[in-house]
Amino acid sequence: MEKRPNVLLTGTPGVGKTTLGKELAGRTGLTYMNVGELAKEGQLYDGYDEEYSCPILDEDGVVDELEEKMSEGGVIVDYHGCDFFPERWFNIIFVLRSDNSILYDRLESRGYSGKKLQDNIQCEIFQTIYEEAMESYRKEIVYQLPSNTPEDLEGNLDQIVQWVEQWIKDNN
Ligand code: DAT
Repeated sequence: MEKRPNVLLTGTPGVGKTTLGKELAGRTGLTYMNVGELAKEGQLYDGYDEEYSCPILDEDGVVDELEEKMSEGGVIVDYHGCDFFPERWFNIIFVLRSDNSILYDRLESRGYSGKKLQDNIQCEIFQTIYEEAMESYRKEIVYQLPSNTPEDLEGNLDQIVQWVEQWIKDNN
């Protein structure tokens, strides 16, 4: 069977992971996997965070659930965190980045307000997820991508599609 790479799309909520991931799956034939949705469907939660009014992800449960699929390859994983996935899963990591004002508007129109909105903007300002990625994976496979405009989206798609095609050629 043809070998295919696993790609991680990560970054602060609202930076455009889902938009990019679904389109990328359409163009490459890789499988799009939204970890937030997976957890919701399987109730893969481990308690409740009162401060943020949201369930706490059962990280081990998610890893167990995905292990078989990931070992086959060809998966695009979308999640706003990355330090609990096994390092061996991914061939490349993309951290999407958005300007604060753009991210603010996107999250506000998603219905975020108050502390939740502020915390997510701070997460982006402090490049929390980028640092998490750099600490969790080999730096050579971690890339930042601008994700502000439709032109950024197209550029990112072109680059990643090309990378995936090249990887498949090189590894088969
Ligand atoms: P995430 O999955 O990271 O939470 P999303 O894909 O749901 O983000 O995108 C959030 C919103 O921003 C959504 O309304 C689509 C829009 N968006 C995503 N990428 C964009 C881009 N490159 N340019 C303009 N808008 C974008």
